[in-house]
Amino acid sequence: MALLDGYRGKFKLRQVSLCLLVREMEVLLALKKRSFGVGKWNGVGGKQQPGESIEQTAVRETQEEIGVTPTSMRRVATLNFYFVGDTEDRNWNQQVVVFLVNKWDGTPAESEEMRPEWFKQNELPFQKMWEDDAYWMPQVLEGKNIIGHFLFDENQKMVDREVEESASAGI
Ligand code: 6OG
Repeated sequence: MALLDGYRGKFKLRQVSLCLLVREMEVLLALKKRSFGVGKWNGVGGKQQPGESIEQTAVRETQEEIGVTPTSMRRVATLNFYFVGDTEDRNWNQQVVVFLVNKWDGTPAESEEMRPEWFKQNELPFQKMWEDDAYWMPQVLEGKNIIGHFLFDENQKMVDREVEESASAGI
């Protein structure tokens, strides 16, 4: 039995956005300077607020974290993350909704939370990213839609995964 069987579908996951800005052969990642995921390169995003659609969350978080406003974006992945040993106080379980952004207003700028930088799409810094990224980010940059489930242990190490391509990026 897969480890994930004890987790998949058994928790209500809060939704979180993740935006990847893309331009010719490059993708914008940002170094997380504080809190969850500190020291890792990732897309930009954060927690949904009450009354917001996940698209609105994605736009607001991108404005707050790197100072740009997405004007054209597409949902490309739904990633369900489960953490062994989560409790009410330490609840990292979450559903990350990923968007590719190909048009935006403004120029990416550093904030208190993130330092953005352009990377070649075929030279991503996987050693300094969340472990799951290697299993879905190259695929979405190639234009695929992905639905994934990932289980992490208490040390934030990935212990199980299921990744499938999908006709749509929905749940
Ligand atoms: P705040 O908690 O700072 O938002 N996120 C993940 N991204 C990747 N690539 N892998 C993971 O594996 C992730 N877990 C969370 C979602 C956290 C930001 O980090 C993303 C959000 O954009 C576990 O509000």
